Amino acid sequence: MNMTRLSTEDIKHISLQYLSLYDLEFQRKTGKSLREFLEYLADKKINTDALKIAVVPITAGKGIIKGFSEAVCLILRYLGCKAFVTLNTDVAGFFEAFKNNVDLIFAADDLVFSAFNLKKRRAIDNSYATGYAYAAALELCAGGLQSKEVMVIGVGRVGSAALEYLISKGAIVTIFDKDAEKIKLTLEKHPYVKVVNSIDEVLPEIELIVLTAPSSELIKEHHVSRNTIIACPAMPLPLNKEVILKIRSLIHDPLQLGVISMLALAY
Ligand code: 2YG
Repeated sequence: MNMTRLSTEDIKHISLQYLSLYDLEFQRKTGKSLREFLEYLADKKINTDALKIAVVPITAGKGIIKGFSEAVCLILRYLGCKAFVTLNTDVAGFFEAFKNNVDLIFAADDLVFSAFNLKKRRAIDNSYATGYAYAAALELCAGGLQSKEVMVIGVGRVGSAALEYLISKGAIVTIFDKDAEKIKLTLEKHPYVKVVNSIDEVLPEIELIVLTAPSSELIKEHHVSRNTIIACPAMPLPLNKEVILKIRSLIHDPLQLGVISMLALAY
C-alpha cells in the first residue's frame, strides 16, 4: 500500500500565524472557521481547551519526519487544545502520555497515522478522516450536495471515505480509478455509483470533484470550468497552475483538514 509520506518541506511552513491565514482562506471558501468545521464534522460541541493531547513521534520503519509531530501539535493547539509532543518516542512516548493523563494520543508510523481516544477507546485513522473532511469541505463550498453530481477520482482509502460522505448527503457520485480491483470493491458496497473508464466522459460537465489520485497527468484545463470546485487532499498537489487559476475553488493542504477531522471523529 503506497502511503503518501510527507516531507519536512511539505509542512515546515505550518505555524500558528500561518494557520490563522489558512483559517481565513478556509472561511472564505466554506463559510466556516476551522473551529466551526471541527464541530461540524463531529456534529457536536467540542470543548477543546479542556482536551489534553499528546503527539508521540514514532521511529519505526522510515523513521521520524522532522517537524511532523510539531506540525500536528500546532494544528491541535490552534484549535484550542492543550497539545504537546512527548519528549520520548515510541512506547516510552505512549508511557509518558499515559503518565500525563492525556485524553487523546496522535501517532503515525509508515502505515497508519491515528488519533487514539483513551477515554472512549476509539481509533481514527488519517486516511478515513481526510476523505471525510474533504468531502465535507466540498459540500460547504458547493452550498450542499443533495442531488448534485460529484466525481471522485481515486477510490482508495481516502476516496472511499469521501464517497461514503457524499452518498450520505444525497450526492450523485461518479467514480474513476485506474485500479479495476478498487472499482469492484466500491461497486460491491455502492452498486448505484456510476463508473467511467476515462474522466473525459464526464468532465467538465461534472463541476464538483474530489481528487485523491496522485497522478498530475489526470486533470487538464479542458476538464474544468470556472464553476468547478476541486477538493484535493493528494500530496504533492497533482494540478497545474492553468487548472488552479481557471476553477472556482481549490481545497488543499498537506495536513490541516485531516488532523482536524481525526480529532472531530475521535472525540
Ligand atoms: O513520527 C514520525 O515523525 C513519523 N513516524 C511520521 C511518519 C508519517 C508517515 N505518513 C505520512 O507522511 C502521511 N500518511 C501522513 C498524513 C498525510 C496527510 N494527507
